[in-house]
Amino acid sequence: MTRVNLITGFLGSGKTTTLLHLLAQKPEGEKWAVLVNEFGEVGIDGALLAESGAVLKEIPGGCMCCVNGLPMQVGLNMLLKQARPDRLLIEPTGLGHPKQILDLLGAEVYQPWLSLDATLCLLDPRQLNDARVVENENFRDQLAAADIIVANKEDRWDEATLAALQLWQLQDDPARPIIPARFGEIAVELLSRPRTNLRALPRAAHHHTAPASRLAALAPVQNTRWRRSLNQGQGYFSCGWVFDADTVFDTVGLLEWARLAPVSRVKGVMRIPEGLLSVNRQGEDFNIETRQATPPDSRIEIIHEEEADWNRLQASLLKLRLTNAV
Ligand SMILES: Nc1nc2c(ncn2[C@@H]2O[C@H](COP(=O)(O)OP(=O)(O)OP(=O)(O)O)[C@@H](O)[C@H]2O)c(=O)[nH]1
Ligand SMILES: [Mg+2]
Repeated sequence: MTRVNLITGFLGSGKTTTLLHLLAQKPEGEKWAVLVNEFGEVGIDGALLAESGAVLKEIPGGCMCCVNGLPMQVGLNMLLKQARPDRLLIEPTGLGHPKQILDLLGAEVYQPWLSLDATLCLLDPRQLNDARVVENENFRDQLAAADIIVANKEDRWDEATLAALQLWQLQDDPARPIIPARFGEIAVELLSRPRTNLRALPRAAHHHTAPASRLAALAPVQNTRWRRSLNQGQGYFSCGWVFDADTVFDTVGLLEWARLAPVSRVKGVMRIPEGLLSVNRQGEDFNIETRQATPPDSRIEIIHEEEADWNRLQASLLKLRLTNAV
């Protein structure tokens, strides 16, 4: 039996950061797998998780639970069959529908293979003061479906944040555990807690753009050295670029580009002269890491609440290529 945890949370709340922390605490001798689903067409979280030692399966480009859960079933079946992990951690997109995913995991066909443990929901409590986020049905459903709420980014809270969190807990269920955390640093033992939340969740009424219409919305721009892909759905827009392995970027320019792009979310794993640079920005939370490694390609993605000026951002990104750039 593979024990499964769903790790939910809104866009940029800290799901992948938490996964990395949990994977670092994996008990020796156990085999763990990760199924990660991203909103953008260009998957970045897989590259961020690549060194974690877990068996990884990525489903980029929309919501894995849509299209009758087919992408999720394919990914899940593949992982269970090939890897036979002791534990499977699932990170859906920040715009994912927990109800559909939990239904699928509870389906009869998976009963001999899976046992569902606690569902964790990452919450950046500052978002409780953001009307646009609070109105989002996926944000609310993710919180409602969780067994444990991880109130993350404690280093960023001010009094208004704490007050919003306390009020929300009072109105919700004061008995449900809320665990404060910084950079997703939570105890791995939480994963073994049972699933106890039996609230009936509404089935999300609307879905991400179906593949056919998403394809119509796709405006791939490409040449031999790079390509770009767009996605949209649930009131969000994304644009991502993938560059070949030989394209190298100017480090300082890239950091400035990622820091200043007028969008809410930027994440990428890119090749620089010093090796590999990962950039991960949610609003003003900006995390960068460098490593002496050559990534298989360079990939970067932007997510925003409105259609941004992708061409302008693209033009300034292309200018940051160093040697041999086409
Ligand atoms: N200041 C601060 N930043 C954090 C904390 N946890 C995560 N971050 C940053 O928040 C940003 C988003 O973190 P991720 O772990 O990628 O969030 P996510 O929920 O996986 O994002 P999506 O998969 O895109 O929805 C990154 O820049 C992280 O470094 C925290 O506790 N404090
Ligand atoms: Mg993530």
